[in-house]
Amino acid sequence: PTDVPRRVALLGVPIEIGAGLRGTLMGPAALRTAGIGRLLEQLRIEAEDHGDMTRPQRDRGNDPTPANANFYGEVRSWVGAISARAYELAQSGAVPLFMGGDHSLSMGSVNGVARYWQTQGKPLFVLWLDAHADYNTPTTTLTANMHGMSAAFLCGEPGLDDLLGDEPRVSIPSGRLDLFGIRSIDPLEKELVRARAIPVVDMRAIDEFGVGVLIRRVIDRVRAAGGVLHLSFDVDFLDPAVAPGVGTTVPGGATYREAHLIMELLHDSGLVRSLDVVELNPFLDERGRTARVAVELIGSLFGMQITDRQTPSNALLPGE
Ligand code: 5AB
Ligand code: MN
Ligand code: MN
Ligand code: MN
Repeated sequence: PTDVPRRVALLGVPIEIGAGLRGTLMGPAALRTAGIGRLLEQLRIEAEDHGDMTRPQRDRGNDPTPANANFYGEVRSWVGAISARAYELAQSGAVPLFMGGDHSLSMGSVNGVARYWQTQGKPLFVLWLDAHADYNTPTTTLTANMHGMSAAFLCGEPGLDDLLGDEPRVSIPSGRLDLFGIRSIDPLEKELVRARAIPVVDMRAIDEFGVGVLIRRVIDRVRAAGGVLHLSFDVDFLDPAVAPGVGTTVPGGATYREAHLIMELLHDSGLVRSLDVVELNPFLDERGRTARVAVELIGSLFGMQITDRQTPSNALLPGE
């Protein structure tokens, strides 16, 4: 589709304190080493690298911090700054690609792009590819790690109310978030996801129906609403055999080809206008494998094809 910008704005967000294990701060460097910029250029997409954000100073360090939210002050400084950058980059007309960093960064990136699309009168949908639901709040969490709270925060759940500082908060209506690929959810988190009626595709659904059918259903919903899509890609969505370089591996994840098919279908949809690639932990990786896989998947998202397809809708079988 011709209306997707052919310009990608890469921004490194080396945050790691949202996760329980250190090391995701090396994520942006590993994605660059694995050739993210070169691959995009090969696909004739202009890849402008905005470098890495620097760790923000804690601004209001004396504020009371909520219980059960580890490193709240630091995460808060990051998230406000990320949201402001996300707004700016979306406004520049490029497709912002946030290279994490742990998944708490999405509280800023998604908020910022959502704020931009609000000015354009377009509903923003969020596709959350993840082994986890990330739908905890300080009340439901078992770990207090904030990377497990990002989806809930974005849907307006209370408990981290001051997290964006001066940045206006946008909340994503629960029907515009799709949790896709989950296979690990905490007991109270599960109740909350059910209470809010968040659309969930768990691994069992993927086994039963296949990613092709299930992703098309997401795409059709976005298209029918005249919306655009933000992809939040947590690399632990992938099976640990494919992607060992993450701190929170869960067995039974997506295969290499399932993940590529998702990216190929998303490419053909022409709806993805921003994305996060998060939770890559190069300290735990095996010879760069996970970073390379993540970059290959981004290639498919931006149009890398096995054979050229004439029908971008991809709805037809070969020869039909
Ligand atoms: B990730 C857990 N539910 O809240 C929690 O990797 C895991 O961004 C969260 O999806 C995993 O700590 C967060 C046990
Ligand atoms: Mn995860
Ligand atoms: Mn996650
Ligand atoms: Mn993780």
